[in-house]
Amino acid sequence: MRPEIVVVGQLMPTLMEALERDYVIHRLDDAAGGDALLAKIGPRVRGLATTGHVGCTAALIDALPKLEIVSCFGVGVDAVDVDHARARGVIVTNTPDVLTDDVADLAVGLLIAVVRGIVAGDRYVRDGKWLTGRMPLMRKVSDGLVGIVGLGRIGRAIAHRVEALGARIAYYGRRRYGDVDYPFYDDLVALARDCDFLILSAPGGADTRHMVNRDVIEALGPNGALINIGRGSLVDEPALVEALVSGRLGGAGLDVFEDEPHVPEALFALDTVVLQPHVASATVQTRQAMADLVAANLRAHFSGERPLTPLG
Ligand code: 8YV
Repeated sequence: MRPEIVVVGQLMPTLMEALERDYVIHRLDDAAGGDALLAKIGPRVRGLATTGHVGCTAALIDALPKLEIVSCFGVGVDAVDVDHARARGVIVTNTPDVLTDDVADLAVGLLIAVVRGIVAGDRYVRDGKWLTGRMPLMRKVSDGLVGIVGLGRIGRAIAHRVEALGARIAYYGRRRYGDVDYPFYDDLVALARDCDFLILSAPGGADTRHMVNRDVIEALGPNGALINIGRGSLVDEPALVEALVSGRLGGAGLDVFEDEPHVPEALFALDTVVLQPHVASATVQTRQAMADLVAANLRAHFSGERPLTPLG
């Protein structure tokens, strides 16, 4: 008999097709666990597939007493109540590695776009302003100091790319790594003060919420730029918007926001800001690889094997 699983949120059609071949699927609209359907099917469900955005609450886990595995589409699992899953003995898997290159590419793309004014330059041409004069000079990327917040897989991939640009690197994170030579800061304000550009590649969640606060933003300053491809929750967004609008922060490249898909409209008018709709991993190849990994983790588990990418 095919195991019964719950699917929360919108998964890619190719992933749904793969799951439909192997499981009896029950679709839930949200991860809150209040759905009437749950009372009926809850006791039979052994697996759950969700997205990093929608996640899975403690209430939903509790509504599924036979739940064995949560397979999350995305590397960030801040929307999954991982502690509760662990306490219940439920395995949580995510999709690391397969998205690392794409996310790092977008981080560096945003860095250069913001600091060199690429999007502003495009608008300058399209608006016919070039006919009336030159665009203001921008700042140099490749002799800057790039601060990386979170030197995990993605942070390291960003660092490799930044090294290729010729810029210097320093990092802040939970710990110093013995296998890299980049200067380590245990004080984020100090790193923001010393660096020219700050790239956020840390995970979301309660531990990192608003780690980029007003002090960090002020320390980065009017010539500095903030790039965020991690989570919107890392940044005190109202403080960021205020600093960008007033020019106390030079610029920002943002792929993630506190209340997606809602983006503070005050940013729309700013040429110093480049905005993206949370697309760092959004290439055909990577999204398919993520989908394959979500399915492979479930398949391994239900074949009695260890999933490929369980959380540690
Ligand atoms: C996904 C992401 O867009 O992997 C992550 O943590 O933020 C993105 O790759 C998202 O998780 C999909 O729900």
